[in-house]
Amino acid sequence: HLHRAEYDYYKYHPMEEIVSWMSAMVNDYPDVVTMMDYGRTVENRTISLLKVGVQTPGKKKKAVWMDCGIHAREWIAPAFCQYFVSQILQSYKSDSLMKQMMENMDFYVTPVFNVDGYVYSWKDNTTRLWRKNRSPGPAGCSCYGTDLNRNFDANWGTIGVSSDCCSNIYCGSAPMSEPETQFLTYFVGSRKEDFLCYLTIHSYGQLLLVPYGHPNFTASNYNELMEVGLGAAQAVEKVHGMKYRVGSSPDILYPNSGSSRDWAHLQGIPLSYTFELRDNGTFGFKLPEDQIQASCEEAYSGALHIITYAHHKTF
Ligand code: PAY
Ligand code: ZN
Repeated sequence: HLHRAEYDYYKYHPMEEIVSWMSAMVNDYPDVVTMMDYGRTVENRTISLLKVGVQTPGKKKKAVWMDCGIHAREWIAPAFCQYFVSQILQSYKSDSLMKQMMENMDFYVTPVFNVDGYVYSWKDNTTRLWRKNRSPGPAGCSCYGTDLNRNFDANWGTIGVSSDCCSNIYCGSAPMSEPETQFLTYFVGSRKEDFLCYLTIHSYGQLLLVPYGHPNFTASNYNELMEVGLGAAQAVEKVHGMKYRVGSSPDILYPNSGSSRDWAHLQGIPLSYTFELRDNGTFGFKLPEDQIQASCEEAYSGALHIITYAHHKTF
């Protein structure tokens, strides 16, 4: 089978290769990595995650959530999730803080959440910029796809959405109308007390977004979210000098509703963030492969800042 040393983290990979990579990680690190299938897509593909953590029998652990690829065309996001897993696995043996974090917390990482959309975006040049999932539209509409980042049960359907099923920001027929959204809601919702952070990875724009997407709501821990977020942006900048802006979507991007980040924060997960990785629009979703490494290195540093803060606060 495929071994970690043979995997090229600095290329984009089609879905089958990412699935083999997941199995390879389980094979290579059987004591710390398990793979869980937690859902099925509209087209009946499996949604899988890697749970990474040191097994500590009898001890109740906390957890960190990371998902990549809610939007199909944002290929740098799945690349980042894979890089993230490889880095924490490489460092925990020698880095005592990472070792402690892996003893106290499990990392639940979904490399590709919108599996159908991702597969479709790999089909050919005409589908490369697909964003949504692949559910057939409601009766009378011939378009496909719901925007999964508008479909969560968080002020659903109120702002920054469309009810036109042909729109890229179609929010679906109801909150959680999509199986993908339902599975994430069940999986995270049933363990919500465990999760210290919820990190959802998108591109592009070089932003770190805090709840909420709706301008009428402010997170109760907004100051903490901003302070930690600004620290993360500093950590990002230190790596390759890249600037990330930090703020709520209405303040620095555009208002919206039904995002997974807002839903997670409403569940009581305090440190919920959306990463918008490189770039600022020069290449946009088609970020060249020669920028994968630098994008991942800097975002890793930013994500670790948040995770380390969460760990330090609790343990
Ligand atoms: O507040 O979480 C939010 C919104 C985040 C993203 C969204 O769902 O609209 C922002 C966009 C994304 O990554 O999907 C940004 C990209 C560039 C887009 O498609 O507009
Ligand atoms: Zn996105």
